[in-house]
Amino acid sequence: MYNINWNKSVIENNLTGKLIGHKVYYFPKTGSTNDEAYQLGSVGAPEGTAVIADSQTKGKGRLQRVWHSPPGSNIYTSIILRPNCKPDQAPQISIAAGVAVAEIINEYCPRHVQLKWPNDVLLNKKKVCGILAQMKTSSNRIDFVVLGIGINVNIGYNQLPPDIRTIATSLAIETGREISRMELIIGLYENLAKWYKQLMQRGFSAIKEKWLNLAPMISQNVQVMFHNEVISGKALGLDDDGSLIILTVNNETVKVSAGDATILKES
Ligand code: BT5
Repeated sequence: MYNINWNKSVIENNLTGKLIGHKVYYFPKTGSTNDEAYQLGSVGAPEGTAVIADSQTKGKGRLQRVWHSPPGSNIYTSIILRPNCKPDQAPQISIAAGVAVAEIINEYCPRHVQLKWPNDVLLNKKKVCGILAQMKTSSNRIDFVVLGIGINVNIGYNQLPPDIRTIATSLAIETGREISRMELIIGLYENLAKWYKQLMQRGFSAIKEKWLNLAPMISQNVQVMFHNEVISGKALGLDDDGSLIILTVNNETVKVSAGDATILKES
């Protein structure tokens, strides 16, 4: 499939003076871009520093899961942010990132993009992007956030591992054409900066509204699994801390902050 080499100077030159991607660390192969960015964050790398890898050998999902990260086709990037907010507001950053990714993917494949709580981006109901945010805190302040984003760009159906073929997809699979990873990542960084500024300067409400518009699970009966615990009920909305608000069958309103959500029956 389409295989362009990353060129970090092209990316940096396009993003000079911008908030995200003004400085890029590129690895042809690494364990996890989140781990690389965490190291860089710990030694003071400034906000907006980005790590990009062509492939990852230990790509991480949430809850110790694996992110399939073969070379030559996809985006694996992690960005260092230093938000001026409390640690309990950090999930808002991941939600904002989901909105930013969905918006840019919509430019390539209009009207087929959805968000699945907390921040999977789906194309034609299959996962095209996963987001993993990690943070370092000290004395109830955020030192930095690492925002890790994996987007399936040009990977073909047969290159997906068989166990995720029914749930995963790529931009190339859905559009039938090859996409420039470089063009996409430049647009992605600009869009992330736009929504991050919106969050920092104007708060969460516009992000939440956009998220709700893109999330088909709202008003539906859902099930959220976290480890061995299952909560089911009607998804009512998104709380300001990024949790999903659920009305259970016992008429209790509960907030779920982590887990895997599925729609039980679309009505
Ligand atoms: C996520 O976890 O969706 C977060 C993935 C974040 C990946 C990026 S890549 C750059 C940065 N560096 C890292 O090391 N990580 C971040 P979760 O919601 O737990 O979903 C993981 C599940 O998604 C797996 O258990 C599979 O079912 C599925 N999966 C794995 N690889 C996939 C892929 N390439 N495309 C779609 N689905 C995948």
